[in-house]
Amino acid sequence: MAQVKQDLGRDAVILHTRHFKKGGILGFFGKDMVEVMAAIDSAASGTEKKKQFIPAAAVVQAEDTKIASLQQEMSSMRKIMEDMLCQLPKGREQSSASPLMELLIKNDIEPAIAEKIIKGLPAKASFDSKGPEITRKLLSDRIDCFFQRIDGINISTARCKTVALIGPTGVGKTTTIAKLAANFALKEGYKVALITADTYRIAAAEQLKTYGDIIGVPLEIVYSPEELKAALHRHTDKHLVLIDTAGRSPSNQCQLTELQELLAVDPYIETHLVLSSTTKYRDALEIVDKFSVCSPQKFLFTKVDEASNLGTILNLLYHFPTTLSYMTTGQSVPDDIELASSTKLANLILRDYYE
Ligand SMILES: Nc1nc2c(ncn2[C@@H]2O[C@H](COP(=O)(O)OP(=O)(O)OP(=O)(O)O)[C@@H](O)[C@H]2O)c(=O)[nH]1
Ligand SMILES: [Mg+2]
Repeated sequence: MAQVKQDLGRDAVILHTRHFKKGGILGFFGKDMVEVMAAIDSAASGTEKKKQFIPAAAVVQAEDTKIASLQQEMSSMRKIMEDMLCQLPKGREQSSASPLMELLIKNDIEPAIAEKIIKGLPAKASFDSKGPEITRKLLSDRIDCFFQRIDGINISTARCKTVALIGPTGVGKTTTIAKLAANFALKEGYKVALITADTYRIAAAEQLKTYGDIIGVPLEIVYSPEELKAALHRHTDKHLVLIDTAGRSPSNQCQLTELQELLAVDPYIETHLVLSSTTKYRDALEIVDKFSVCSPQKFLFTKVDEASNLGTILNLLYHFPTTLSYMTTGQSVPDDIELASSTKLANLILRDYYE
């Protein structure tokens, strides 16, 4: 084409090409030639046809140049693609985070939170190849970042510690009080007293009295904030006074105000909001919101053993950076209670995976 244009000008167009051999014997050993029929296509000159004979080598050379430039382009494209592939994690490592992500999502942990947990794991924290122990440690270290603080009940010998458990109905407040009382009184040898303000439910006081009798600690029943104040005054010689309260519905503002007034009798009462791990996260949000009028200092999670997933705990901890006190893991008094820990949560998340 370059040669044709040189000859006929810019408007030249090739109409036809034909390969043939020139010279030689019986078609052998001849020189390869190309016949090119070209024309000038312009309004001014009309269509002027011209035949030109070019050695095939020249045409091949032009084709070769085109092929060479195509090859160059292809090789640079290949290089770009290879570079892109190199940037992707390879083989197992590529999918290493996926089982963990799946597990976190399965636990109803919000996807954005699950991603944050995974993001913080070392790049090569391959789920399977590291083995259960290292994976547990990595995961619990990540969950640690969610804990504002873990702090159980700290008893000082100088002053009586007063702790009240509040929360919705049936979450395990009374059972947890019994577990705490048994541990502090029997295992640690502290002087403990129990007070119950749950006079709404028939047999509620009886339930705690039974525990008190078994453990060997006194129980007082109070019907009003004044009675609570007086009862607290009577037990200033104790190391620990545990106050049980009636289960309250988060949607009953009157009950919550009443509870708030009860706890307001003593600014030293440390209030733990008791939440069941089996509560749906959406409901737990409502509970935390409504019980906030009582200004709980700590969260206490019960029924961790029954929870099919840990989404409620982790989502809450992420959105409400509150001190966590205890977790309860069953109905047995006094054994099924322990100080909250990220290791415990990591183990629970991984329980199905390593079974
Ligand atoms: N599986 C399991 N059950 C628990 C746990 N803690 C308490 N329970 C059970 O939950 C039920 C209710 O416990 P309670 O201690 O009476 O709950 P509560 O919050 O005091 O209830 P109200 O006083 O009615 O508001 C009982 O059957 C307990 O045995 C736990 O950690 N795991
Ligand atoms: Mg109770």
